[in-house]
Amino acid sequence: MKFFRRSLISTISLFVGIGYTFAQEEVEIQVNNTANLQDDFLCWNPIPARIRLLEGQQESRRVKIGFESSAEGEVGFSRDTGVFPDASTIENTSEIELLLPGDGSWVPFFVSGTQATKIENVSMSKDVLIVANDSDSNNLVAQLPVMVRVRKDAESLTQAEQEIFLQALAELHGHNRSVGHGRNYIKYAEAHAVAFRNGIHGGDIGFPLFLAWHRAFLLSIERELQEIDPRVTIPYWAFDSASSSIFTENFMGVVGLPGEASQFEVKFSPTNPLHGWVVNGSGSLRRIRNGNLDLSIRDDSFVTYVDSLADLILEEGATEYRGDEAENGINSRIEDRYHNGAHSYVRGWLTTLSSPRDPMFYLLHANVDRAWAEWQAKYDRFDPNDPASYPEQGAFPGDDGPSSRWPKSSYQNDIMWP
Ligand SMILES: [Cu+2]
Repeated sequence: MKFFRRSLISTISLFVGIGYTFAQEEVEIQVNNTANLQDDFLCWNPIPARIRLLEGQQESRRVKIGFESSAEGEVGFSRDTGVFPDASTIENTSEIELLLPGDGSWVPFFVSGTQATKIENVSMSKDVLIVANDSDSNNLVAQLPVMVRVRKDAESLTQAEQEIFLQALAELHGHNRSVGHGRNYIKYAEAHAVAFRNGIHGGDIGFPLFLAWHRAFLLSIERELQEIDPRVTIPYWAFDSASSSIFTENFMGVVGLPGEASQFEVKFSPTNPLHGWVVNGSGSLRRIRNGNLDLSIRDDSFVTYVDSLADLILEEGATEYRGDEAENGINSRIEDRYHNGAHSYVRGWLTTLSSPRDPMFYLLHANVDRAWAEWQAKYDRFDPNDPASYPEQGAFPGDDGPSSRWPKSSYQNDIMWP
């Protein structure tokens, strides 16, 4: 871990988590090439970043970019050589030195997470600070808070990790608030229902948004959960292997087998923060279990077949987001041959247009997102400007445009609902 020399006041600010915007007005750093702080979250993939001298400085300066960390999260830096870094070219050093031109033009680089924050040490959101120090004076000239989190396998969460997640979810839901039983929460379900009409499914006929929309949606929910508790990430339900601890009364709830009295109504233990989960005046949370939860849903003859993730990714033809034939692209494969079967397995609220009413939605889709990430890692599909990473480059061409095959918000530079 690298600790840089810094002033007392900025050290205080790191640990009490207040204002990062004082004093260092000389240099600006942006992650994701926007001033928006809402996109400054890191995982292992390289994210474009840039740095520049602010106005009024005519002389170029050399700066060292590094990081400080209060909970063991770490990041690595790579130079921008004109090509998007892949597994063999990424540098990921804990410090890089760059020359900033006196005219204030941006100098691009890449940043990636290299070690996740230790959640037992987390007391605040954005616990890693990217810092820039003047190479000559060693003075701090810029800083930008980011954070590095990883999502874990829901099946192997510790009890403490389960509780942190459930508590934050119940808080988001509003169950314990005066606003009433999930009245506030309905907006998440409605967002999916409305977006549904805008082409967030249908990868088999070429609609591109399935993976991308759900990733953005999960990230925005995850940010809200982290506002409630910065230790939270959404765990994933690895639904192509057996799950013995997820569908239990203490975690995500359980329904009986077909024929049993409790076969539709999800039961939670009275101490589970999800106990009594209803959404906007609905009845109890409903699922219909098709099979034996001790088995992998792939092995269970009752249910829709779910292909193995390894097969989907390795199979010939899945090197592009959308292949020549849509069903050969990874977007359609994951949707049709991986994700759909998981929804059908849980059924109940999870097979309605407002499927996020069932909180299993997040665990299911965290696994869908993991599948996409595995594929991205295998084929180096992190460059957003590469059509193999995402086929609809640029912005929506307009209703009459030659390639406006897909609804507005399907294109790289569009804004997605909501
Ligand atoms: Cu889904």
